[in-house]
Amino acid sequence: MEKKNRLILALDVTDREHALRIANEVSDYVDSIKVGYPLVLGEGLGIVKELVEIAPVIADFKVADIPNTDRLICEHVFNAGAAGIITHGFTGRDSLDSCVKVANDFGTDVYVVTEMSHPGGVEFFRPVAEDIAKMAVEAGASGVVAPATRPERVKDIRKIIGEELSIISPGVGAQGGSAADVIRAGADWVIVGRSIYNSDSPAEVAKKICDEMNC
Ligand code: O7E
Repeated sequence: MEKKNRLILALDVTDREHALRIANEVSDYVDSIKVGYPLVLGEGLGIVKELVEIAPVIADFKVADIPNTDRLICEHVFNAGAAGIITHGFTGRDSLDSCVKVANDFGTDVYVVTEMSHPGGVEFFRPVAEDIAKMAVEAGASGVVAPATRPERVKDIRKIIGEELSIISPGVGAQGGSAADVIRAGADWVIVGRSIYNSDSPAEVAKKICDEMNC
């Protein structure tokens, strides 16, 4: 993903018109649009084909299955035009390898969740987040997902992954995290949803977040 604005839009609206309107309004300020279950279950995978005309799409299906099922999911998503996919890591190295292999065949990216941003994200993830980050490096993933709500954890995870992998970081705005703080802690991109798509002026909010990050 080209680093221009450091902002990824989390497009968790559930209908096509709304999704396309928001995506078009903020397209100057985002490097990518993250699409997940809410929108794809609402409108089908075809929405990805429409959104890639506006900005590169990261498919957030937090893939977490056996290697063969993961492969099938990744193939569908990349055939629809997504430039990247988000996977879990707790399913183990063979499952992650399967996703990375498909991504390499398509020339696309895999981002692995390390520790989640919500309060419950510490319950099970905290003890394994570093190991998952190490595995992401060893498996040749493009990057990891780490919480903007805990910039100190982003710092910890950056130390583990080094400079080659990217950190994409959700939890800014509605979940209480600060874009500037998490970029300072070592994130490459912030992922922002509700603060932008629930706003009366999505483009203004997106621009303000970019300005906060000095991009
Ligand atoms: O809180 P919002 O509305 O700004 O949206 C945040 C988005 O990031 C939303 O799509 C949510 O599903 C996602 N997310 C988290 O909020 N926390 C996490 O730990 C992980 C994700 C996520 O998307 O993982 C992959 C990037």
